[in-house]
Amino acid sequence: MTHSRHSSPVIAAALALLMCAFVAGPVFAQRPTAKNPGSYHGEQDFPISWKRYYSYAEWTAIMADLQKKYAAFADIRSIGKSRMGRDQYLLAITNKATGTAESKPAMWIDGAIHGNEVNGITCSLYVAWYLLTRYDYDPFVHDLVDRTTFYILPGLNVDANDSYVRFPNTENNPREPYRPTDDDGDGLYDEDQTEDTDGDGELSMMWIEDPAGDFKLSPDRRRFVPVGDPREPGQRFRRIGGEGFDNDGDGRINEDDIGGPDPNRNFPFGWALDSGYPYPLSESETRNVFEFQLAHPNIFAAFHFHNTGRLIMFQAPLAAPPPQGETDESRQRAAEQFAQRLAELRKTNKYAYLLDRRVAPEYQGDLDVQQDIVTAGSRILKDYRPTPSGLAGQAAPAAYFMLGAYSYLIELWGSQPGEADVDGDGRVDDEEFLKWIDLELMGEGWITPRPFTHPDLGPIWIGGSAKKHIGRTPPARYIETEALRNANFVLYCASQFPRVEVSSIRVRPATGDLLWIDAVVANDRAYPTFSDRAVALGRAVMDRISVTASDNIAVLDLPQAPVVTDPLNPSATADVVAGEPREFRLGARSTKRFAALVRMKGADGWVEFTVTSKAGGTATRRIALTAR
Ligand SMILES: [Ca+2]
Ligand SMILES: [Ca+2]
Ligand SMILES: [Ca+2]
Ligand SMILES: [Ca+2]
Ligand SMILES: [Zn+2]
Repeated sequence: MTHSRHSSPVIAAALALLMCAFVAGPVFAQRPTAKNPGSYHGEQDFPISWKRYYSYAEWTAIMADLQKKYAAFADIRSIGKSRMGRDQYLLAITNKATGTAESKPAMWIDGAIHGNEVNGITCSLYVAWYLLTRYDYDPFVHDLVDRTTFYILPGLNVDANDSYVRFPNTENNPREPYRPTDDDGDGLYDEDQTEDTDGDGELSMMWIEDPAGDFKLSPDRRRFVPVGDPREPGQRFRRIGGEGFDNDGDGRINEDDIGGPDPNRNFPFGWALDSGYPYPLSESETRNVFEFQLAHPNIFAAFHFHNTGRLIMFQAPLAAPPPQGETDESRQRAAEQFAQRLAELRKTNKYAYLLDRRVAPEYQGDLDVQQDIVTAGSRILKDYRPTPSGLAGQAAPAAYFMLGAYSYLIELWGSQPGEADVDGDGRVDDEEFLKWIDLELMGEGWITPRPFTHPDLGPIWIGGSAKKHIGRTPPARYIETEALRNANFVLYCASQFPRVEVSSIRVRPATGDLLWIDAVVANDRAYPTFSDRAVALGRAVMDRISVTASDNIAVLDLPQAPVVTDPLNPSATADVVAGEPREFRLGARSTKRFAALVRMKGADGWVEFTVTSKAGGTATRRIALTAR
């Protein structure tokens, strides 16, 4: 590869000037491959601020610019349009020189299926930027982009995503796709939506003075707090609700806001009418995604970015029915054994994770893999906690149960950061939360209550709540840290996609002019070459091994049965490979032995094994044979 392709002479010159100003001595040019953690890694080849959220127009422009600058590694396409006609743009990232995107195992990444969860857009976009800018500078990324494809859809629910970023909203809205829905059954659709009543750019709460009210102002007058003792004198308030007007004059405020079904209940697996209505994949936003995924069987694993709560949710196989004859006692014993096993693991790895779930034997592999992966994830993400995901019509179970792809749902960030829990009772109360805002954000992020004259309600108060980017989406200063840690986890998973190799090959004399050629096939990664679920779905493509030889060497046709490779150890066996390619399955971090029986006809020659695996790649290894 050439390495000067992406370097920007202007930026390099600017950096050099800066360095000259502060450092006496030689100034070094950029190095194509990083030599140490202090090296340049391409960050300024495509400068971008990760300290703010981007609107639809902005983030899609970033995607287009990335694709243009790194055209050898990225394609951009629209997978379809949203209800309001916005394109759902997807980046496909891989080194095209080493094969097409569709020919490589792929990681699917999407963000913000829930419109308000826009830190998922940042995290997805960050992965794209990280891969592309580091390709020439970071051997780890270089290798990943050569071997793997990343399908990245930063914003899934584009209409609601754009609104959330650009307009005053609470942290919780808008969340759903814009299917018109008559929430109050008056025959009108979305006729009374929330509004920023006082025009301060935030959606807060409305309160009204009422001598019979249950609330009062806190001593610092920043919050409305419940009245403890009704005999206590002072001003009283009643809570009205979120900011808005009575747009249709029915006496109620905000009773028919925008938004239809929960898009993450609209996927086909485990779908239910009440939250996923009116039918599976009814929303163009979800349908476009699932149709793309169905058409791309190279998708090996999937990440879905949500907020909030710092969780690594993973799709585990379903629990098996309890074994025959299970008693309270045997259940108790199993629980104790589980706790013991986990305690044992945690002696050497404090991040070790085990799910207390019995699964059918044919799914044990998938469960083991997921536990292995999320153990690494909780180390990379630190204060994130692994937990199995739900099933009800969500994107992650559809990816696993219907496509056979390992899937993860990350609940980013959290409104209650651990350090805010000052008294350590495991929860962050309002007072602690406000203290956290004061100390960590220097007070930025709180809406102090103030009087306002409402056109329908008269004199009211508005305020006493956190601003938009506090609870569910991180304030600007934390965005990049979150995105970096999560990118690391996604890339770790991609680095654990299977990789087949012929790790050893050797000759073992048989009898006369017959020789055994033994080969060991290995996959040293955390994922097997396909999931247990892919097997059950019939979507698995078996791994194959074949043997070829030079003209003077004949590979003998033997039945495909195990043969003992060590006469002193009858359990040491290998599977015979003969004229026909042999199918097999290579597990996670495992090896498999094969043997071919060959006859040499005098002259020197060679024997070669070739392994092909849909996700694990192709490997060949040849051994030269010398005539005796
Ligand atoms: Ca209505
Ligand atoms: Ca509505
Ligand atoms: Ca407001
Ligand atoms: Ca109304
Ligand atoms: Zn969500």
